Amino acid sequence: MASSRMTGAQFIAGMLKGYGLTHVFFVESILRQTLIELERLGIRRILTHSEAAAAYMADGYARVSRCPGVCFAQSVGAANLAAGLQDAYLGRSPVIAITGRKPAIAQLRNAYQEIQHRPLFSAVTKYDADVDSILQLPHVLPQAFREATSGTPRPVHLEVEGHTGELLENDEGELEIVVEDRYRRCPSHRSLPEPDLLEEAARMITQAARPVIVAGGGAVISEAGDEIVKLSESLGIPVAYSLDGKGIIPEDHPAAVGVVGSYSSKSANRVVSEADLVIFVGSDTGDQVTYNWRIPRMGTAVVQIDADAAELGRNYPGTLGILGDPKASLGGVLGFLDRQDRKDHWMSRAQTMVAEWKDERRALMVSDTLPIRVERLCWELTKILPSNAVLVADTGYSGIWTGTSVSLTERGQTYLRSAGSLGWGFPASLGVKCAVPDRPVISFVGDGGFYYHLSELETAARWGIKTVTIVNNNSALGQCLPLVEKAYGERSGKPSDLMRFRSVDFTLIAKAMGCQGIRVERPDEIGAALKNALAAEAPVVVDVVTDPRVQAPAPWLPE
Ligand SMILES: Cc1ncc(C[n+]2csc(CCOP(=O)(O)OP(=O)(O)O)c2C)c(N)n1
Repeated sequence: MASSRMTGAQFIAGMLKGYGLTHVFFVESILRQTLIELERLGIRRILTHSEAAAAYMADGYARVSRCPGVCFAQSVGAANLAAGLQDAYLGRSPVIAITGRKPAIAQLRNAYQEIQHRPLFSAVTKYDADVDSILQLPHVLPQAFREATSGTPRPVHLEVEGHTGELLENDEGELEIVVEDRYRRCPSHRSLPEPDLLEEAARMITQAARPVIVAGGGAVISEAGDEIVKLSESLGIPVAYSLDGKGIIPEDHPAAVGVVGSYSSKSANRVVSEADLVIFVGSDTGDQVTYNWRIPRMGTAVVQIDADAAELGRNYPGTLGILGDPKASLGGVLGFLDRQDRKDHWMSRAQTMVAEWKDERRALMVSDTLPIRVERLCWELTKILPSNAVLVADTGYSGIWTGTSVSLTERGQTYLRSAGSLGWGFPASLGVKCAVPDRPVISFVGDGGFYYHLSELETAARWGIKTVTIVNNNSALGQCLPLVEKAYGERSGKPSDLMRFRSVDFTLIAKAMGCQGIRVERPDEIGAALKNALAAEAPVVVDVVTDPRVQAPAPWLPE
């Protein structure tokens, strides 16, 4: 395509359209001319009630589609937007954030609403560029897409001139819109490792008596599920996964042992603890998936496959590090395997551990007690979860409950979870639904998390973003309840000040905002409520009154 004369606004809008964006998320006042151009190009402009919610929606959009999600904020909203990028950074999500900035003449002289933005974004982005001239746009905007989608996907930030970006977007230049298809989606590249490393990994796996695969979010991004199942089935290797890896293998597969680490299933922690070789695939090997680097124990033999060299051996020194796309690398390992050497005895031991864990949980899952136990809610959700659903979990107990007690048994189901920011789940689910409008999208949040962005119910109603939000409503920060009481110990005082709320009926708020609401107070009502919510023609809040004293499973550690 030849270059032509256009404004900065036309260029930005044309690029976003060219890269396939369907939605952008923002708080007025930013890039007004660009937003007008975007309307002309058929891109939906989702006005949110806070910049953090805009970032979370862009993040949800990006995680489910693996295409960059885009959010905007004016200069004074930059700090709020940056706060909202923390989860995208931790969750390895390709978000492109654009903010305005007053021009150089206004900097460092007490300009209204103006602070330095670079320190805010430095901790939550992998690329942060100031764009002071329209001539920079053809360089920085494509680079933003390349950075966001390559290596470890993460947020990027562009700061454009004018507190609403107006100086840049009104400028004109001779520009050409060039779209590089490769960077529309993660992974942008599928690099292959050195063959001798693949051979070495295959030798270690063949020789190990008790190998286990631990799949992380990088395996999901790479869509390495088929190769993981093939590796597992060809030798009889159990598969554990991080929360981000949940869904990589159907959870009723005979090799699936559950989520490992701190928000975990006992079976997975037991299996990984007993393993003599751990094959980390696209895993950050951080404290959560390893329960503070105790599962597996330091000194366990490790093979680690990752698309980012910086991750190899980061937490388990002596690792055999394989730099490459997880899917392509596993394909390579499979070619070197000696399939005679099966681990059937080890696999059946792993299956026993899974069966023991399920036995332990069974009575709780079907419990009829009042107030409702969360295990029962999870069981009802498992039974009704559509085969193409996206389940979005908030942090804390919401992650533990869904991670350990909701089973994803279909390849078409997707699990996404907050990387730690309480309140992420509900707005993120709206972004998810924008990206995959034909799939059922269900978020699972506590009342404490839901309170953060209740106002986005109005956004959901305004745009007809038809999600189901399950509120595990225990009128408390349930995860904190026992911890606060423990901190008080024998001392007198009011621990409830630190973690209890009033009892609130969220269906009334939902209805006032233009959504539907279904209140559930008895266990036998849950199934029908979820069914009706999934069938509804509007966003729905299913407000489930649960027992604040019920604690999520604690992580298992070896003696
Ligand atoms: C931004 C942020 N602030 C605080 C926390 C700490 N935190 C984690 S879980 C939690 C309680 C969540 O309560 P709720 O959403 O009601 O869920 P419940 O524990 O009751 O299931 C808190 C305060 C956090 N993870 N993120």
